Amino acid sequence: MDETKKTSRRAFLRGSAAVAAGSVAGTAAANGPDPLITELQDWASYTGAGVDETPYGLPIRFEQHVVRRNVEWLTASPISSINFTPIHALDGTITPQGCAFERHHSGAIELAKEDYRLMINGLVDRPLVFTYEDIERFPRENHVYFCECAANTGMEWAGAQLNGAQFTHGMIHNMEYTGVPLRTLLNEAGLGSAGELSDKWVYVEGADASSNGRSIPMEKALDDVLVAFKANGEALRMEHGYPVRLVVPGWEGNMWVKWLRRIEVVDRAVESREETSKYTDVYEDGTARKWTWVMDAKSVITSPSPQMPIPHGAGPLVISGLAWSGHGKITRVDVSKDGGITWQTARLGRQGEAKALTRFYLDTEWDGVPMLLQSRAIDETGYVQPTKAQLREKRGENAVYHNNCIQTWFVNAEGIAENVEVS
Ligand SMILES: Nc1nc2c(c(=O)[nH]1)N[C@H]1C(S)=C(S)[C@@H](COP(=O)(O)O)O[C@H]1N2
Ligand SMILES: [Mo]
Repeated sequence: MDETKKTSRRAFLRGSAAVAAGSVAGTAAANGPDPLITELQDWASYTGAGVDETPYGLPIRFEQHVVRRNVEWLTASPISSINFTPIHALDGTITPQGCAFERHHSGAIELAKEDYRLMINGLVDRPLVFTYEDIERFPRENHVYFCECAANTGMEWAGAQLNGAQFTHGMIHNMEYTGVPLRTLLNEAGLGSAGELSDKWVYVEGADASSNGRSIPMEKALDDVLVAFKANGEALRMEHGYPVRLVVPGWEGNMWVKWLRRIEVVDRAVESREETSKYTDVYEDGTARKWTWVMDAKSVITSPSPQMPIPHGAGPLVISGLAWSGHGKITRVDVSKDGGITWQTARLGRQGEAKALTRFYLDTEWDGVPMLLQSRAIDETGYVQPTKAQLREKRGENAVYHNNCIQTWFVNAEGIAENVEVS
């Protein structure tokens, strides 16, 4: 036996010993000669696709299942509907535009840059109309923010319902936006004649048939709101409001007006449909909870989860998920394997911006015993993500929006996960 063979045999033995001890090293090598390594493969016997085969690249066909999906029975028509980001299959924090959830009240519209106009009117010194080119001439900024529909997890109030993180928590996306601060455009129109600003509002609306109008307090409008025209470096997709949308960091998705056409400075909230009959919650006594703008701290384990079973049995297991807070940064995420009795602190991925998604990991050993997996986010204000029971105690059973309760996945001995309720 020559020297190289001896070393490779020693390496092989080390590999199998490691497998027995529960390490992941050498899983494939331990099974003997592997034709994928020893045989000449197809893909090495011919030349591959030339450049320009797909001028705008798409995911390889093996990843075709990683797409937005809707739940048909939720809405009467896809024109006024929602689909869900495949958060179970993504990692890191940035959502590719092509699989970022869509929510339309009257369908996505095709609006060309040449036809785009943005009006600022109302209590301003000089009403203005901007073209798309005008907006590109103001100093711009880049920020990563999550956008979460207030209805995210809304179907889970009464009990565990949808079987997958994509469906329970997928009304969210997280992108890097390029845009002009709304403050800059308001100052261009002049706020001098508006007088005292603390009690003023801006009413923002879209160019689509629904117009999706919302009132935003002036304090927020002058803070971190962006008039955005790029996401993840490229033009917004039609479904996300091309050519210009509003980005309202940390606040409910409904306020992120797409195809933004008008900003009116007003001295009182407009009380539009989207902030009265919709996006409010009725308590048991008939009173309504309204102006619930901020998305409170929330988290979910994306893997393992119902669409992401554990494929490998006992041994090293990466538990991974997402956490976010409309109040700022995520400071800690805890993970429980026993339905909230004991908790372990997860490792946070690269800390991004406030009001953006944070990735967390628990690098653990699975003993093959069933688990009740939960995650619990804590943000920089000290707020702790509540249990479903705590949330119901405050809001009752009628609620639809702003369900940020702790989610539970039951993982059986085969590694199959299921949506269950532990409240
Ligand atoms: N003009 C307009 N803006 C809109 C909507 C709409 O239907 N029309 N839907 C709102 C809702 S309810 C949400 S949750 C977000 C969703 O943004 P997205 O489709 O880019 O995910 O857009 C908001 N902005
Ligand atoms: Mo929404």
